[in-house]
Amino acid sequence: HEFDLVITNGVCVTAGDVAPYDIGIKDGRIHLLAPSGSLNRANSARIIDAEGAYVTPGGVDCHVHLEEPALFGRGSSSDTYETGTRSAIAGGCTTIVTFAPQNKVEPSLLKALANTHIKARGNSYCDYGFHIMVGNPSEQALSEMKTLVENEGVTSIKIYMTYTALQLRDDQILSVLLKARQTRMLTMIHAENGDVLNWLTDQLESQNLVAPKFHSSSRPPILETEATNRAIALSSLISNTPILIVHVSEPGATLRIRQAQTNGQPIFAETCPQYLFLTRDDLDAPGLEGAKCVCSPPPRDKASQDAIWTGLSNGTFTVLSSDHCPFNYEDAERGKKTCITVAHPAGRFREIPNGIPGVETRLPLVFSSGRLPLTKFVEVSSTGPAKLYGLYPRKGALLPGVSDADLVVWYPEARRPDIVVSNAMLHHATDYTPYEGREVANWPRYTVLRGKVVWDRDDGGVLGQKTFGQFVKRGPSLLGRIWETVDEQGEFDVAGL
Ligand code: DUC
Ligand code: ZN
Ligand code: ZN
Ligand code: ZN
Repeated sequence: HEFDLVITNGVCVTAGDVAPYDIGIKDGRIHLLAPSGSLNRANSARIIDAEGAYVTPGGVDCHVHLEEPALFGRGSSSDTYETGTRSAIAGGCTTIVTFAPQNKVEPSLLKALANTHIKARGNSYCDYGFHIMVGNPSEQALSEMKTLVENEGVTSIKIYMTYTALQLRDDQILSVLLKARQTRMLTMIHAENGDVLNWLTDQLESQNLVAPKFHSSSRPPILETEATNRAIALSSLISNTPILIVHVSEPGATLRIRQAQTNGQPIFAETCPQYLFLTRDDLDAPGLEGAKCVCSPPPRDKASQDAIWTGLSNGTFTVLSSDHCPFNYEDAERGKKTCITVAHPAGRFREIPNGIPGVETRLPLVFSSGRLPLTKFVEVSSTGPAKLYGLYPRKGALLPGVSDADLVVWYPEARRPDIVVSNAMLHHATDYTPYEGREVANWPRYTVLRGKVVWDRDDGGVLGQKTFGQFVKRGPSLLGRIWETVDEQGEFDVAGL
C-alpha cells in the first residue's frame, strides 16, 4: 500500500481555506492531498469515509495545567498526565503544552523541567511540550534559559503578576524579559494585579462577603486592564520583547492589547472558552455550586463576552486555549470544597482553588458556536498556537511531507448526533464540568494522532494509549518577528539605557 490511512470525502479546513480533499497518510505524516474521491481502498491499508464532513488539523492547546503542586489556592490538580491527555484526544486535541513549575525555593529551571518530564513520559495520550513557570528568577534560573532554548526544545516561559507562590515584582519581570529577549524565549504573562486583589479580598472579608460570587468582586476588570497595560509597558522597555498575555477576559485589556498591536508592538493575546461561555452570574449559583466556575480572571458580563468574541474575529487574539486547571468539586481536602471551614460553613472564596477543567470541551464548544468562520476556528485553536509556540508546520497544518498526520474528523451535517455536554461523557478525572447541560452541535468523531486513530466516538471511544504521546521539542516563536533585531555589537538593545 502506498498509504497507511486515507481519509476520503472530507472537506479540509485549514487556517487558510476550506476545500474538499482526500488525505493520504504514511509513516505518521500527511503524505498527499488529492482531489476528493481520488484515493481509494486499493492503495491504503485503512480508509475512513468522512461522508462530506469537515476535517481539521488536530487541536493544539498550549495552556494546560497538569499535576502541579498547590499554586492557585489550597487544592491540587484532579487530573494527571494520563487523565488530562486522555481527555484531550477525546475532544480533538492532539498536542498540548503544559507547565513545568519552578517554585520559589528552587533555583533551577532545568530541575523543574526534569521533574515534569518524569511525570509526563509514558503517561500521555497526545503529544506534549512544556513551558517553564518561573517562580524564582535566580541568577541560575536566568542563566539556564539559553540551555532550555538550545538543547531542551523549551522556548517559552510563564510568569505571574499575582499568586503568593508565584508573583514577581516589576524589577524581577524586567530581568526575566531581558533574558527572554536575549535567548528568544516567548514570555507568557498572567496579568492581574495581585496586591490589589489581595487588598480587595481583605476588604470583602472584613464585611463578611465571602461567598463564591465575591471572587468576581475581588477581581474587577480594571485590575486586569492595569496589569495588562503594565506588562505591555515593561515589554516596551526591553526593546519590545514579544509577550503573550494569557487568558484575557475583559474589554479594557483587549483594547489596550489592540492599541499596542496597532502601534507595531509584538504583543500577543490568548483567551479561553470560559470568557466566551460563562458569566459572573454562574458564580452566583445556589449553595457552593458557584465554586465550580471559580477561575482567574473570573468570568465577566455579557458585554465582555461579546468583546472577547470580537477580539477573536478581528485578530486581537492569536490563540484560544483551555487553561485546563482542574480541581474536584466534592473534595474537602484537595478540591473546591476545601473552602468550607468551621468558621465559614458556607465556603470562603479566598480558599477556593482557582481553575476549571476544559481541555476536552474547548474545540466542540467553539466549533459548534457558529460565531467564528471555520478557518478562524482552526487558526486560533491549532495553527495560531503552533506558530506562536514554535510547533509549526509539524503541528497546526496539513502540509504534505511536513506536517504530522494529526487530524479531527467531525460529524457530517446529516449524521450529527444530539449532544448535551455532561460530565459522564468526558474523559478527565474531574467530578464536574462547568458546561453541564449545554447543547453542542458537533463533536470530534475521529481523532488521529500521527496517523493512528486514537478516538472513535462511535466505535470504541478512546483507542489510543498513554504511551503514544511524544515530547515535542519546539523552536523559537514564528510570530516573534523582531527576534532578528540586534545592535552593531550583535547585542539586543534595551530602550532608553
Ligand atoms: N487561573 C486559573 O483559573 N487557574 C490556573 C491559574 C490561573 O491563572
Ligand atoms: Zn506518494
Ligand atoms: Zn494564569
Ligand atoms: Zn493557567
